[in-house]
Amino acid sequence: MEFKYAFEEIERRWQEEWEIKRLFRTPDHDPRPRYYCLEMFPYPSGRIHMGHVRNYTIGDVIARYKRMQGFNVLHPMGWDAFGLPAENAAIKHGIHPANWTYENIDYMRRQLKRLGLSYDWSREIATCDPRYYRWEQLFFLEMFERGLVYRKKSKVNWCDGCQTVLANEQVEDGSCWRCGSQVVEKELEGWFFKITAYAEELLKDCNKLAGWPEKVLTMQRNWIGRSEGVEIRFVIDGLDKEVVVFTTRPDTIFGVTFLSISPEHPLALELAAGKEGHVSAFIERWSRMPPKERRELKEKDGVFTGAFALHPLTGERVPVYVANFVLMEYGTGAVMAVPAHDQRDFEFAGKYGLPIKVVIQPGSLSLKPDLMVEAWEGGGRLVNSGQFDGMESDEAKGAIIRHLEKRGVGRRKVTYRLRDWGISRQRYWGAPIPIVYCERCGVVPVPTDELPVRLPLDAQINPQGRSPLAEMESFYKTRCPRCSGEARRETDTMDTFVESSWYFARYVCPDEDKRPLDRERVDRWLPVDQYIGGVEHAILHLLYSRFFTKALRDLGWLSAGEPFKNLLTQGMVLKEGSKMSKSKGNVVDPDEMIKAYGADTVRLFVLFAAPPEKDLEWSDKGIEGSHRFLKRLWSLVTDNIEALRRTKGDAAAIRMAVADLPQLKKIRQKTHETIARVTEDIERRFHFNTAISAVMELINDVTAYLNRHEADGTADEQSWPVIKEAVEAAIILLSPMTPHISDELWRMIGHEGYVCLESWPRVDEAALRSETISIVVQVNGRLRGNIEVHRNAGDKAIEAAALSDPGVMRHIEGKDIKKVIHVRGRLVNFIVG
Ligand code: OV8
Ligand code: ZN
Repeated sequence: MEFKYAFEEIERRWQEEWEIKRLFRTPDHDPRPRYYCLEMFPYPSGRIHMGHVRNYTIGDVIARYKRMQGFNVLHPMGWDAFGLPAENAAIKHGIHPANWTYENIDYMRRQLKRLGLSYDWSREIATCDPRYYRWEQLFFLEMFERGLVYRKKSKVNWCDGCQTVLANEQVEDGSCWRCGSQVVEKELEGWFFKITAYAEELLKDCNKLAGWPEKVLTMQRNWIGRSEGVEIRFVIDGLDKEVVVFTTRPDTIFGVTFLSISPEHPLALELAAGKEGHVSAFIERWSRMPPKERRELKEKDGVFTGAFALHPLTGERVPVYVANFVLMEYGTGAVMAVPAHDQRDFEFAGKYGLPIKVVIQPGSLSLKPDLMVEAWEGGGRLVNSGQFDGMESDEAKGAIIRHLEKRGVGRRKVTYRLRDWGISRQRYWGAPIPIVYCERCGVVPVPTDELPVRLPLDAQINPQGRSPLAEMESFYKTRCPRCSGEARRETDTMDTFVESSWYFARYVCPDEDKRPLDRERVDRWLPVDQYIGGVEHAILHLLYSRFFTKALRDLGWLSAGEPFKNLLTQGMVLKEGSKMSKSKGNVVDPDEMIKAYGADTVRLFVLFAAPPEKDLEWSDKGIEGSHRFLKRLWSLVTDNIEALRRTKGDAAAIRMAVADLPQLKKIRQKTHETIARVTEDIERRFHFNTAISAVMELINDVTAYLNRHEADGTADEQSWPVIKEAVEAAIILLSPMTPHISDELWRMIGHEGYVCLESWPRVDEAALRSETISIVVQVNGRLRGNIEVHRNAGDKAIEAAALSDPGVMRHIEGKDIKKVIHVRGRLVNFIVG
């Protein structure tokens, strides 16, 4: 009988059957241990790309593997459905964002199903559904009540392309992370989540995330940017004013020779005594600079205010400068300048001829201000520092802080680089912020029993990109919930990163319609055991989700302190070394590949081509190779289908066969080595590529055995139990990666169930042990041969075998053996003279 590998038909049939039989539904009540496997949910942008295929295949292998390991696996999928692309498409193609989004979801769901991903589709969520975002509005209000949400005017990053505000995290090199337009600064009133209230815990808990890549933790720690230091008050000479500076280097305080304040500092103009013209001209010039230029200052620039501050410890008068490199957002907007020990201050002092005073001596050399070409920013011993002379920097830091505090001129202070999360977006396609503005009552939260504040679907999309909500009377005109007077709804919507900050919890109980989360179920499933996604979310999404989890915990909605126990960040899928993109014309379409080779081949290729955390180079040869391998596996089974079907692979038959035939023993050893290797490769680092190579080797060995023995007629009945064990192991081990062909072959050789529900195979340790061991043979300590001996051979037998090795013989001939050094099981060394 001829069997063709008809992947298209096979894959469709199995996908239907899995769905009908509801194989991947996750019961809430189940005695098995739980495992929550989650991949970052996609934006429904239109079609899936190879990055998705890779992400979701990796997740699927883990989910299927854990199921076979005996876990009750939760593996859900949904849609990150709000956001700009829907609006942009609406403007471009005149289609409503809702229709565009739901059409894309339908299309992409079909694509994902065609990949054979084992999701529990009954838990699917779309974040643009009011049944989802109403709970987000509830969280917003509860956080508002707790002071975790507040409103303020602030300078925002404004993207003209997208006509909206961007969070700091969404600005990349001064450009919009999404559309690439130059970001400008704008003053706007908006809503903020007080993520800084959790700065300390977010930082501290990084240490608990042992299952996260170190590089992601480093990025998070740097983003939070904790620094410990002190705020010091400098009184302005002759004025009833003071400038507060923040420094992390109090040990250098005696080296202060001037102060630098930001052009935005509230005192900048006030301090200007007789120099108002210069100072205001400088500030003018500075404020006209685009923010991008300000961040990448080429030249440190400043202007003397004419004012002097009094050094809090020495009483010395030091000049106050307005300097372009001091930012108001960090610290206090003022710094004590120590040119000898801070490079920026050093450069500034050089430019304006300000004095340099060395107060730290690094030990090995003696710094002299006149000879310095750069600042010494390291530690050392204090000099010119009064009572602190001779102390080490680290010790001096604490001592000087205590001294400043005692004198009432300083305060120990921890600062963070992290800013609060601005979430207001002047956009239509997002979750409405549940707030009403009343002339009489001011800012009034929408009562929770009036939620959701629905996003009206009859909005006219504005071609300029401005939010239509602000012009839609039927939406914004309302009554004040407090005084019933006329009021106006908030017309901004929330940043879409709000939706992705808690979706992993909603999957656990998507059916809840009276409350956002069912604490019992959420506590049973969270934290997610394995989260998988792109490294581009290393800071923003992952930090927001961690913050939300902690905030929801404090609101009493769940117990977990962290959302994701283990994190796997996958690399990019590249073509000819660069990112696939329409503009470069190097996009490989997953649908086309599935059509040409089948989903199993595509899955196998993306798993085989690189370990998950590395970039993956697309290769037409590679996918051909993966396909050929599956065809080889297919032929191996179908060519021998009669023998495989009739063979009962019982343990006794296997034992008998391997006892009689050493070549079969080798096959059996290979089978169990393969099981061990695949298990370890998946378990330890998710290195599917090496796992697949191991199975390929096994298939090669079996094929070679059959070819050899069929040719000489010795592939008899006795071999089949061992061959069948090998073939079955290959099918089972491959099944998380290539599920369709595996279920098909499994059925074909006579099994009734589903291989995807089989137990993961166990290693027979006895089969691993080899009968022979190899021994290194040396003459006078130099390697002269390698021998194979039986593992139970005695010392004398081993030495005799060693002496008869031709390479060894040549070096011993005609000489006396003075001594034999024998390291059991490893080495024999003949000392000759
Ligand atoms: C290529 N909805 C958000 C999102 O990123 C996730 C949310 C949790 C904030 C693809 C591209 C092209 C991953 C991505 C993510 C997932 C969903 C890789 C993307 C990079 N890439 N690699 N190769 N050949 N949605 O639809 O954009 O990081 O993990 O799948 O991606 S998304
Ligand atoms: Zn009112």
